[in-house]
Parts: sequence; C-alpha cells; structure tokens
Amino acid sequence: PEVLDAPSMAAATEQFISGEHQLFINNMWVDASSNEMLNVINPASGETIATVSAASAEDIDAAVNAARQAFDHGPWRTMGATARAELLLKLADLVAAQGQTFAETEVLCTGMPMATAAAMAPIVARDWLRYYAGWATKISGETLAQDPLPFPGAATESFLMTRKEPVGVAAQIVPWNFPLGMTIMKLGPALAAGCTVVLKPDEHTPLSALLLARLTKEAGFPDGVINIVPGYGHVAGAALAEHPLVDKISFTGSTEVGRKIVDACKGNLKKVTLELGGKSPFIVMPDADLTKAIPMAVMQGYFLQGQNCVCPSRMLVHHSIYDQFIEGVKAGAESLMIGPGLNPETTLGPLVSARQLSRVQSYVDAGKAEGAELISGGAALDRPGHFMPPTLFAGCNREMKIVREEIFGPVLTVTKLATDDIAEVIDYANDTVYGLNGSVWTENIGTAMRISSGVRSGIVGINAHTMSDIHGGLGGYKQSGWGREMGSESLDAYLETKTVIMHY
Ligand code: TXE
Repeated sequence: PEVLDAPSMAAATEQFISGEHQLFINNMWVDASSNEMLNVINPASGETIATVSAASAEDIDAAVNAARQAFDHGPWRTMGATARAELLLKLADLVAAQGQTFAETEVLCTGMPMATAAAMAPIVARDWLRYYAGWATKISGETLAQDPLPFPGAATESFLMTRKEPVGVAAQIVPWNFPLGMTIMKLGPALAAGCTVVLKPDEHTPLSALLLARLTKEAGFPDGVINIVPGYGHVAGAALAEHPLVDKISFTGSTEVGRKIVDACKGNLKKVTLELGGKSPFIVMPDADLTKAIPMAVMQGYFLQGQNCVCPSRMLVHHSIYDQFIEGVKAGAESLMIGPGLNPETTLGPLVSARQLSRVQSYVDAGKAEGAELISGGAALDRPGHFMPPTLFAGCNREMKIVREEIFGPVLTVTKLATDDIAEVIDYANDTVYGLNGSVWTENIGTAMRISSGVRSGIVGINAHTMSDIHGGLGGYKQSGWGREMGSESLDAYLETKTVIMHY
C-alpha cells in the first residue's frame, strides 16, 4: 500500500535546510574555492531542497592543513583527556537537543522513514557520543616485563611500557545510507583518541554533518580539530585519500571505491580501515521459530529500503519450512506502507537517488532474466521520487547475480536448502566474497553454535539479525573490509602504540 502525501517539516528544520551551506574548515564557514555547488535532492519528490558548497582539491588541502596544524601545534593534544571528554559530552547534549531537526534532515536527504530517523537520532547523539566520551579518559598502555640484555656493561635495571598515542590527522569518508549515525560513529573514536579530523559526507546527504559542524563550534572544540567538507567522491574524496599529510583514513562505501582508497593510500602508507559491502546470509533451519524469524526478515531486509550493509539479502531456508517462510515474508513485505519518509505512516521510503533506483531495477531485471521466481514487487513505482516496492525473489540459486552481488535496495532472495547437513549449510552461507553479517534461526543450541562458528563474517546473529551495537564491532571478513567501526576496536584504529624503554 502507498501513502501519498508528505506533511511539512518543522519550522526549525525548514530554516536550517533553506539556509546557506558552506564548508566548515578551521572553525570557519567558507565558500568552495571553485564556487562549485552540489544539489541536495529530496528522494521522495526528486526536488532540490538545498545547494551546498562542493570542496575542491584545494579546499581539501586547506582542511587537511588546518587539521595538521591543530594536531601538531594546537591545544587539542595537551588539553587533557577529561577536557576532551567534556567537549564530547557537551556535543552529545547539543545534538540531542536538536533531535527533531536532525531526524527530519535525515529523512529529507536519505528518504528513510521518520520512525527510523526519530528513533536513531537520540541514540546516536546521546549514547554513541557519550560512549566515546567515556573512552577518552580510559586510554592506557601497559607495563611489561623486560629481560636483562646479555651484553657486558648493559644496564641491568630497566623499565618497559607502552603508551597509546593518537595516530594524527584522520580523514573520514561517509556514505549516504545512514549519514548522521556514520558521522558520529567515525568522529567519536577519532576525537576520543585525540586525533583531528577532516570528514567528507556523501554528496547526496551532506546536511546532517553540516548541522553537526555548527554544534561542534558551539560546544567549543578548538580550531581545526573538526573539519567538515562536503564534496564529490572523485574530487574531494580522492584528494583526501591521496593527501600526504593525512595519517589515517576511515572509509565506508562500496567495495569498488574501497579498492581505490587502498591505491590512493600507497603514497604515504596511511593507516586504512574500510567498511564495505555485504551479502549477508539469513539461515532458517527446520526448527526455527518462524513467528520471530519472519518479522525480522521483513524488518531488517527492508530496513533503510534495503540500503543497509548488514541487510539479510541472502535468505537460505530449509526445504521443510520454505513455503511457509516465503508466504510469511511476502505478507510482511506487502503490509509495508510506501511513501515519503516524513509521513508518520510510512514504513518504506524512497531509494536515495535516481541512480540507486536504476541500479536496483537493473538487478531486479537480472533476477527475472535468470529465472528467479518473483513473489512480490519487481518494478519501480510510477510516481515522483525514487520508489521501489519491497521485492521478494524465491527459487534462487547460488550462481545468480542477485544472490552473488550486493543490491543495496529492497530486494530479498530466497534459496531453498535441500540438505540437512550442517557443513553443507555453512558452505552455502560462506559462498560469497563478502563477510559482514549473518544469522542463524534455530531452537537447537548445537546447531546455533556450529553454524555461528562456521559462518565467516564480522557479526553473526543467533535468532537475531542486526547491525551490532555501539559496544560491539561493525566490520567484515573477506571483501567486506578491514578493521571495525564501533566498540573499542574502532578506537584502536585511531591509536598508535609506542613502546618506551628506560634503563636506569
Ligand atoms: O558508493 P560510493 P555509491 C555500496 C552499495 C551501493 C554501492 C554504490 O552496494 O549500491 O556501494 O554506492 C565517496 N575516492 N555501498 O556509489 O561511490 C563518495 O563521495 C574517495 C555500501 O554511492 O562508494 C561517498 O562519500 N571517495 C555502503 C562514499 O565514497 C570516494 C554504503 C561512498 O560512495 C570516491 C554506501 C573516490 N574515488 C554504498 N568515489 C556501506 N558499506 O554501508 C566515491 N567516494
């Protein structure tokens, strides 16, 4: 079913969106040196809602130099961990106070339903920033044993310790599917560690990061510590990835661009973390509680219109419950309300862009051509905006393009498991170049433990399929990336370990 209208946004959001949007460099708002602008389009209507300065390579250079200066000579590294934590806590409060504006901005730029944006904004603002504020004061090294050196005259008394130090200037490149969350997920650990940052939001969805930039200034972060530079990937993103004064880069996006980032980092061998694509299995065993598995398949499968990296897009279902499962997911998919995210009834919004819609449509066409059985959806809606209905394919096999490649749209594939052999089920699950997420649905603890151990992915759910939690990690095995976002591991990525040896 469709809901057609989009209620208007709050006055504060309207005022923010219709305002001027420049680059945020060294705590100042500046125009792009080339005066180039990018258009932000509301995916629910196809209309331009804002124009934003687009950073050139020259602007990126200015932002990196500001961050370099702030790291090497500013007060940031010497101000103390408690003061850094206090700034993060203050930012958390300021962001939480603007929860409605952030939520509406996310809806208008990405298309996500308001219920999702409204639920996530306070979580990422309060809980995630506070989580990393807590870490700022708890970064510590170790005191280690040291054996005496077996040389004549060598010191016999010595002391060996490690010290954790910020890696330096961090570049962060954020995609469009969950912009505020990913921005905070990246800024939090970098700032807690004592790094300075140049962050490039996606060209489709730069507004929430720019709103956040205003609040970092209000919170009182020193000059140059946080620089937010919207711009195109091939221009601003590429310049950031190549820049010799950047020490570390954290990228979330496509596997294809992930490879370009690795190439670009070769020059100065900057440290790299990558959170890339996925094709996560959702394994339903014969004894699964379908009253739980089916609603989760629908909820996570179509979450953010399927534009989420942990999406359970590869459903592997035991033959004994296959028909029942498909019937349940079909009913769930067809009960979603399609419409503009601002409408409170909407549960499935538009895809982010016309390009993403056509990419997803081409996968759907490939599925039909390869002989997959179309159970539901299957064609873009004939209305303004980038709407694709929830689409479900059954009768899939592991050779099909729609089973092998990340679609990043509201398209789920179901493959029948004709085996009772757990090792074979695990082989099916691992037959992918990706390894981001996966889940097993069973009431048998042995089956759950065997499959969860066998699946090669950064997250595995047992009767759960989700993105993890800020306290845990998000990241992948195989071509899903390098390193982890969230949790304490993301903090490690912004720290160097120095070994200090003292003889006395
Ligand atoms: O991603 P891109 P796109 C996957 C998903 C989707 C596909 C393509 O499968 O269908 O990628 O999406 C910046 N140097 N994911 O084309 O291009 C760009 O400006 C440096 C999964 O939108 O990878 C943006 O900020 N940066 C993913 C970011 O990279 C460059 C989320 C992502 O854009 C660049 C998004 C370059 N040469 C897409 N080119 C996830 N893991 O959640 C682009 N960028």
